[in-house]
Amino acid sequence: MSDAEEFQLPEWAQLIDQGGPRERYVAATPMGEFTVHTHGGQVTSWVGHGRERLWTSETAEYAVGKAIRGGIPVIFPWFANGPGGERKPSHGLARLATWELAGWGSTDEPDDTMDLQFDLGEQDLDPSLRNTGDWPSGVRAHVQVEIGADALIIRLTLVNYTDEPVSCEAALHTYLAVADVEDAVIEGLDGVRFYDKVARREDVTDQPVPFGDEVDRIYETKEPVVLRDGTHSLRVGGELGSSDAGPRPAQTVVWNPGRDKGPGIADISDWRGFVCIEAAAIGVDALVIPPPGSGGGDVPFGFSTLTQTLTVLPTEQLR
Ligand code: TA6
Repeated sequence: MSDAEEFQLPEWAQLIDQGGPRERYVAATPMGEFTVHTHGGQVTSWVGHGRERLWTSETAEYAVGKAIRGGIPVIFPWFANGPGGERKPSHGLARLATWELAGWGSTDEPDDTMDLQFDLGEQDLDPSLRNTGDWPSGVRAHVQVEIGADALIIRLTLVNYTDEPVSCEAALHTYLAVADVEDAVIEGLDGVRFYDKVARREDVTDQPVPFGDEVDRIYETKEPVVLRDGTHSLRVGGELGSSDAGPRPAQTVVWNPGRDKGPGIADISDWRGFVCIEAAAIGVDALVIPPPGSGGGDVPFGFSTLTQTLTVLPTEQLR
């Protein structure tokens, strides 16, 4: 449960269904609106330029031990079943945990941005998830969400208080709303090498992503991509950072279950209504969170970050 009474909520934010699995904050300003759940530390709605940009399933479950289907699930400390394929639950522990609200944008009057932060450590996990040895001890996770007039920026920061580097995987598993996935186009992937999880092989192509079929790909992207959905366009970029090295591009995962599998997934109300474009650090590109001192000085921790930036583009604007 969040510690809402420690915070004076800004006038533009509201706490709803406090204490239950649907507990969430809804924020509305002239610049945009968003909803974020303490369960999963998960953004489930962002209205930017008058349009809902995220997809959350009408049949999503809000319950202990379940991941909310939609919005921006935070994936940590492993992706899918982990590098060795044996870890459970799928996509790690963070999206199943209740995160603690750690702060809001400092003023009642958001000027050019509004933001909030959530925190999670091993001791905050539900007892069923704690003490399994699966959470990297001595690591804390923070999620910061920042919204401006044209953009949503979400950053996962992993802070290492131990004496050793800590390896882990992470992703921001963003469900983007589209009118019909079969009409959606992702630009910026031509010639980009990817691992095709459906065909189980590496590939590279200049063909459009074949939405309608099952698509599950991990791209080695260097640049942001652009999602074109009719007259609407969104630029989606992912970046990794750390206390001991400069920024580098994150991988981009593209997923939609398609017409054969989609209708059979109970908590997906409309498989045509979304495409996942995820910023990720998986497998050989997994994060190594540096130990304290790695960036020089006496700082008592090291850190790694995974950031995704969603930017609304005027349709005529080119990448
Ligand atoms: O990110 C793509 C993916 O790993 C797919 O393989 C697909 O299974 C999807 O995530 C959803 O996973 P979930 O555990 O949320 O059902």
